[in-house]
Amino acid sequence: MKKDFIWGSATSSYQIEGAYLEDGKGLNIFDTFCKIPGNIFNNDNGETACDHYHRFKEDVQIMKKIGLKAYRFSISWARILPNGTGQINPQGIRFYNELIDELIKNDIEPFITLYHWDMPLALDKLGGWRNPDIVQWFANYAKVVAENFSDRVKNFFTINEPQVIVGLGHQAGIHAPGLKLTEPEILEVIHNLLKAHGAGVIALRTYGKQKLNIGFAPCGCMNIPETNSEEDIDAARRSMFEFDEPSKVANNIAWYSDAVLLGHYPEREFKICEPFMPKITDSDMKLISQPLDFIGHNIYWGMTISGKTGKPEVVKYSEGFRNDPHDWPVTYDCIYWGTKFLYERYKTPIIISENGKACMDVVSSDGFVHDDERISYLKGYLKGLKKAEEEGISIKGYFLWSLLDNFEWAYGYSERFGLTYVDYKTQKRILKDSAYFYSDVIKSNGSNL
Ligand code: GCO
Repeated sequence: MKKDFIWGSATSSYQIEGAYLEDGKGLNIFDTFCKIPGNIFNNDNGETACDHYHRFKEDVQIMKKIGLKAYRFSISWARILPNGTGQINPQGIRFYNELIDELIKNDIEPFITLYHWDMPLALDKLGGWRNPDIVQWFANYAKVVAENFSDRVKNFFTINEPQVIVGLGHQAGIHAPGLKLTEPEILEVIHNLLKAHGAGVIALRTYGKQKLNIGFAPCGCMNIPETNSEEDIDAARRSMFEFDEPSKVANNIAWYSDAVLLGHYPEREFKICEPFMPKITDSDMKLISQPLDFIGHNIYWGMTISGKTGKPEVVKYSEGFRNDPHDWPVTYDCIYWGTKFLYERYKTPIIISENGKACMDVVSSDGFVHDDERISYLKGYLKGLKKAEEEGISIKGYFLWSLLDNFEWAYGYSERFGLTYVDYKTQKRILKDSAYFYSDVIKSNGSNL
């Protein structure tokens, strides 16, 4: 891999911090969503999570031991702005300052995500992403972040997985705020969210204390052609970006990324959604498509696609195909094909902002966690990353999800994605075998893959 390749790992505020009522933090939508019985597996919540708020120094030492070059974390909006706007909470600013300083002291480059799903409750009460004022609220939040942290932090993601915010949060009702909106409402939520992203980029650049690298972190299936025939490759490419019914817009990649990176919604799909669209203007699209330094992508799996019939068809996995406990298939070639299709279309450097696997991790009788399955997964996926990079696709970095086992949203603590095992009763951390494997990958800069 190139000499300056960024090997990192990622987490998010609600999933690890805990301290949900400490030091002046305001409530967010997951704090309240988790209180409603039945919303989350086992009625779990993130009130304590990995207690990272109090243990961040120990966690930075774990990063150092693994040899991470970078760490991607998100800021809890309500921790620094308890009401979403207005009064700043100095204790919240202090926490992130201490975390950033600790990272830098240990030679780990901080990457900040502004929004990883924990909307301040006060703003949700005013409509959250449904209220067009979110554009201003988000810009103001980005300004506060830039003013306080950008002297030391250069790298920013605005919004994590807009597809999941909209799809699971506003269409299926599985994540906070738990809504099941109609098509016109969904299209408006997306338009507001994309405008907020653009206004956030402008605020970061305006108030940034140095030249910043800014991107966002969308997600979606990274589809794989069944064979290397032109028709299968073309079908896989189309299946990644196209959709045929308005109800599919929430999870689509191109709807968001074309708007952000190409300055317009995809033409073919726009016709499908047009009857339900809010009023949009040229100046909206200009706001949305602020120039970015990179495009992040969270990559977990892809479907295999055949083009034999002239249109993309999903090839069924054979019986006995390996899934992870999350029920996601293990598809080694998805990083290779996905980044190739993304780079062809957007011609913007890519950072893999998340990739990883939930496994049935247990502490063995010898006291270690032998997660061979995760190692085998990583070997396969990282080989695809290396191949893509060697073929000239501009990939700047890779963030493994996740540094720690943590609160996995609707699945509660039943899914373990970490390089580090967390015993939630004692908060004891144990590095899994995969952490040592990843450490060797970083040390050899990928040449051991
Ligand atoms: C996501 C989120 C993470 C998840 C991870 C595993 O991609 O859903 O960004 O918060 O924990 O992806 O599902």
